[in-house]
Amino acid sequence: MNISHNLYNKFNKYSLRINGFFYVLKSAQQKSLEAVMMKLRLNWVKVALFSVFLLLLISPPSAKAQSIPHASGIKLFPLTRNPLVTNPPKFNPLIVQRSITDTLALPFFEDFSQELGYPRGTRFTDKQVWINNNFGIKPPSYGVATFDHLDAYGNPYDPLNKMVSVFADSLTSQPINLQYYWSGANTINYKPTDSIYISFFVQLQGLGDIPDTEDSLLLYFKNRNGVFERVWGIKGGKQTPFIQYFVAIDQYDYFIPDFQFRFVNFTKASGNLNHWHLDYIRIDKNRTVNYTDIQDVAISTLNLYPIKNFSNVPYKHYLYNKSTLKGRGYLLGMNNLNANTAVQTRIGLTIKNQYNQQLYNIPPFTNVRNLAANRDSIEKFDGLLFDTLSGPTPKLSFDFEIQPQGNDETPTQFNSTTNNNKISMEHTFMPWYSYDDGSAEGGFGLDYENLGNIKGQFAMEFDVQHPDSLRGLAIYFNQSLNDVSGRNFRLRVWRALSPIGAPDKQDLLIYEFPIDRPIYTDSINHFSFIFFDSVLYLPKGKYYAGWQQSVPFILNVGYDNNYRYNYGNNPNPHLFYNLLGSWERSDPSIMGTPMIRMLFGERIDYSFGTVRLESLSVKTYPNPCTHWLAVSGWIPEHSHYEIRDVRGVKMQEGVLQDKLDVVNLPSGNYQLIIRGKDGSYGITRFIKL
Ligand SMILES: [Ca+2]
Ligand SMILES: [Ca+2]
Ligand SMILES: [Ca+2]
Repeated sequence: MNISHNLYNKFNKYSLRINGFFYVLKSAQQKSLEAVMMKLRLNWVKVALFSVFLLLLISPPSAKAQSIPHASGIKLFPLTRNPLVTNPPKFNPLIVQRSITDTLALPFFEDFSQELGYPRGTRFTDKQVWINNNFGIKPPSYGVATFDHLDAYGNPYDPLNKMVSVFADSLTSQPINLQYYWSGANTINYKPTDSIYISFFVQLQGLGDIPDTEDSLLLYFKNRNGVFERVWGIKGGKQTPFIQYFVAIDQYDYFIPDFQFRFVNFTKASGNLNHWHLDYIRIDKNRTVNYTDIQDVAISTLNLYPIKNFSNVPYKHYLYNKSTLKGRGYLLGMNNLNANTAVQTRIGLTIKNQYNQQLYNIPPFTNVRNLAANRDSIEKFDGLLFDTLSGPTPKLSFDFEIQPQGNDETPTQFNSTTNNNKISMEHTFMPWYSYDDGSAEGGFGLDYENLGNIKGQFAMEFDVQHPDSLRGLAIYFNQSLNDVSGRNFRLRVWRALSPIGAPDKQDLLIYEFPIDRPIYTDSINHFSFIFFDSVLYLPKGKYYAGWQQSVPFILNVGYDNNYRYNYGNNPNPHLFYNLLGSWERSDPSIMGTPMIRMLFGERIDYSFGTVRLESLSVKTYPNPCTHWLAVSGWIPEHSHYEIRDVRGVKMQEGVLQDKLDVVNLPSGNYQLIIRGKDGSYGITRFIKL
């Protein structure tokens, strides 16, 4: 079975229109942008003077802005929630605990290569870990199960009590018959000498957060009294590769018809994620206690670069400059898990369009490689030109298949539903410019409190290849550990930035609009689509999108840390920040990309179906409140409401009433978020005494 998931998530369901200040053009008059910009010299002199003054204070007189340590500028930090799980695309999040379905028999095998989201129900009874292909580094096979500090809804467990360690995520198997097995028509009881082992690979941190040393990952076996006994555990610590562990199942207590195993992470409720990644679980009899008993070659990673320099551009732009934008290629990571045996492996690729017509095919038998034992390797496929696709948002699907010519027990021996030899991935040309792959592995912001109460700016450069109408920006806002709600920042688009290191008085700002708080969309992909009041017609050329904040705080923007810029381990060269009146390039150690996109094309390209463009105006009374909260405003009937605390944790939700009972909320600051069935969206804040 192939899986198919979109590299670029679909539009989110909700969007919010921001009332902007349009500095340059009226939509009706699409004049020459350059001419108008000449009139638009903003007053940067004050900022520049202030910067010089500050530099004199904090640095030797000869030093320029470069003397500010880069590390104090851009800050990266782990995610504090998992948006994928908060609203997973293909599962009902309300069904958290599954029932026991069917009893499994040995061999047991799961390598998470064929799903995304929650663990497969036919193998597991719970839904607290999440399956992904972006957090593990060099996994044994494609896809890993990630343990963090978030429940099945993607919210932290008991975040209010930071001192107490708790059991966080668990992964519990469906019952496995370890009492007997069939041999022909006979049943034979398992016994301790059958050499039954469970083996699995674990990685600490990966591209996520370091598990604290007081954290642990634990393994439990269910005994004949129905009690889960702890049989194995490791402590948290620094990042590791995937390491394989073996645990014997050799007690009569476990030879029961409904044996289960359970992995649990035990963690302090700090709000950090403390990531553990688990992969490649196997249980079988007659095993030896080392890694030499695995015979498998698996696809382990996949990165598509169908477009050069970007993860996406509008297809019209691609066609216009196809020789420049033709992608570098596709990187297929393969892992030969055989300890001592090289395996000759055929490697194929088929590319289809959205009508399932084949555009390109490398039959596996034409492309053969010898994969060395016990190591991973990358197969590079050359980039192709896709200039015959139809429609404004054409879709490509890439089907990769490996055919090891021996020593490959998947799919045949270990249940053909888990076939790590075939992986599919799609790319849809969307009407935006982006550098990210749609999934955040961390947070990104400016960190400069040490510089005092000054403004900070961040900008990403986009080399726009074709004249087009800029409709807005899409930004991925993470929820922050620190509450950044109510902090002022302005989204900005520039035509030009001043030269690096020089006073920033040559900046050409062409659009700016304030946002008085981050918009936490609960959509599947978590992007907030922010459309401008008016169309901004841009000639081709370089533009910069980002923000200005008036005081130091960390605006927690999504940070894509697994998809690399331009086909390799290259830092994105298009990231800039400005703290002291001159622009700096981001440090080359910043290997990922903040998740900001420029939205082009026709407004109709962003047909969100049911979404209204107007945001709801919501008023509450009294504020502060004690027992109840009255809600008024233009709000559609049967709207849904959520109350979230300052950390963004959902405290209460339901169908909106005129009066909400809030007597059970702890004292504090809250957000009330209202969503109409028509997609309209409103947000307000209140205080509970
Ligand atoms: Ca895997
Ligand atoms: Ca395989
Ligand atoms: Ca990512």
